[in-house]
Amino acid sequence: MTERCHGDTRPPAGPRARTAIVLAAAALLAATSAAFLPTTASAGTTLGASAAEKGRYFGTAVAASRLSDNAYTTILNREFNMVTAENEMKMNATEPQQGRFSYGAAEQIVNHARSRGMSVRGHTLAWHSQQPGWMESMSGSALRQAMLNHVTQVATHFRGQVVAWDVVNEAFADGSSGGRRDSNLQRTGNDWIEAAFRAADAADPNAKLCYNDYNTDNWTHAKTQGVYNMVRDFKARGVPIDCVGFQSHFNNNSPYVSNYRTTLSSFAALGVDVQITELDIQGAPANTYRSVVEDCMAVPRCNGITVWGIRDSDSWLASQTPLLFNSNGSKKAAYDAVLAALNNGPAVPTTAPPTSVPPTTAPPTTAPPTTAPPTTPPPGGGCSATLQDSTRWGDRFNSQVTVSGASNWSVVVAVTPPQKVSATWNGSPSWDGSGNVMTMRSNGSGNVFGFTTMANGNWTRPQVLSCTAS
Ligand code: 9MR
Repeated sequence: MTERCHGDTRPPAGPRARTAIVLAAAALLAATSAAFLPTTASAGTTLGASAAEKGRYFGTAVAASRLSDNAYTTILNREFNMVTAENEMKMNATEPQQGRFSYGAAEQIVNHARSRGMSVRGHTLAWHSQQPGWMESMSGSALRQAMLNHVTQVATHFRGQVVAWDVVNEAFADGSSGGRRDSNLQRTGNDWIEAAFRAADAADPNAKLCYNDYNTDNWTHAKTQGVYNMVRDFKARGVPIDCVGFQSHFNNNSPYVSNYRTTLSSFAALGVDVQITELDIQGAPANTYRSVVEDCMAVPRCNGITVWGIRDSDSWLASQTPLLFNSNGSKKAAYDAVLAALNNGPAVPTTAPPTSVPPTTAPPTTAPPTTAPPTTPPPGGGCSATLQDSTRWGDRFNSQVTVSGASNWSVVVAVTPPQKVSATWNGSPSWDGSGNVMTMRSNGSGNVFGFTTMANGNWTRPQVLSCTAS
C-alpha cells in the first residue's frame, strides 16, 4: 500500500478513497514528485537523516526573508527534511486581494525545500487569524464561499508540492468549554471545518489533510477532548481528515505534561497520523525536548516533528530562547538530546498502523525476502557493494549497502520507477536525469550507506549497478 504521493496512481477524490488509503500506512511524508531528491545527510548526525532512518521526518518553520542568510540556510539544508512556511502560505499572504493570488514568497520556500530534497507542510488554508482585510470584514454565505474558493485555489496551486496541509488551524476555544472558538468563519455554520476539508480533498487528493491546534497537548484539557471528539466524528462520517497537528508551544503557562504520549496515541487510535507541528519550549530544557521526541517515537503514527524556527533569534518568542540552535547557530544541549532520542527510538514497526479497511490495492505479492541474497555488481575498479533489505513500512523500505575493497568509493544504484528514493545517509548522492539512478560517493562516514525508497506500489529491490574505487 502506498503513501499518496504525486506520481502515484491518483486515487479517486472523496472520503471513501481517502479513508482506505490513509488507514493503510503510517508514513514518512517524504516522497513528492519527479523533482524528488534525497536528503543528503548522515544518519545519527543530523535531525532529518536520523528521523528518516526511523521512518519519520524532522522539519522546521522557514521565513522566506531569511533564505538569504547563509548561516541560516547552512543549518536548514544540513539538518531538516521538512519545511513549513512560517507566514507565507497564510490567507493574507496568498490572497491579499479577493480573487488575486500571490504565491511569490511561498514559492521561494517551496522551491528552496524541494530542490534540496526536503518536503513541505502547507500552513494554513483556513484560519480565523491572519486573514486578509477583505475577508475579515465578510460574513455569512459570501464568507463561506470565499473561504472555500481560497482553499480550492491554494491547494490546487500547490498540488503535488505539499505533502500535508493544515487545512484548518486553531478552530477550538481555550478554556473549559471544549467547544469551537467564535470567529467569522465559525459564524458561517458549524460545518465550516468539514466543508474546508472536503474542498481541500477535491483540490489535492494526494496531500495529507490535517487539523492543527495549540494547547491540545494535555489529554485532560477540555480543548484536547473537543478536538478529539471532532476528529472521531469526522472519521465516523467519512470526512476526509488524515492527520492532526499538535503545535506544542510549551511554556510556563502551558507546560509539557507526561500525558502528552497518551494524547498522541489516543488520536492516532482514531486512524489519523499525528504530527508535532510547531514545537518550541521555553528555555529549551534538554530533558523536555527529549521527552517530546521519545513520546513521538513511541507512537507509530507520530510520523514527524517540526520545530518552529531554527535559531533562537529566528523564533517568534526569541526572548524565551526556545529552539535547538543558539542565535549564533551553534547546537544547544536540547539539540543533542533530540538527536539522541531520534537515534535511540524504535523504527516504525512494519505491522503499524492497524487497518480496519482493506487497502484499495492488493498488498504486493512479490515482496522481497527479508534476508536478501547479496547483490553481485559487475566488477568495478577494486571494490564491491552488496545491498541488503532493512526496515520495511507500508509504503516504503530501507536498504543498506556495504562496500568493501576501497575507502573512497562510488556506487551506482538503480530503483525501479515509480519508486523514488526519499532519503539517504552515510554518503553523498547524485542523480541521473530520470531520478532513478543514484550515484553514492563516500563522504567519510564509513563503508555502509543506506537509503529509503518510496515503493509507490512497486516493491522490487533496488539494484547495485557498479562499484568504483576512486
Ligand atoms: O511565527 C509566526 C509569527 O511570525 C507571526 O507573526 C504570527 C502571527 O499570527 O504567527 C506565528 O506563527 C503561528 C502559527 O502560524 C500558528 N500557531 C501559532 C504560531 C505562533 O504564533
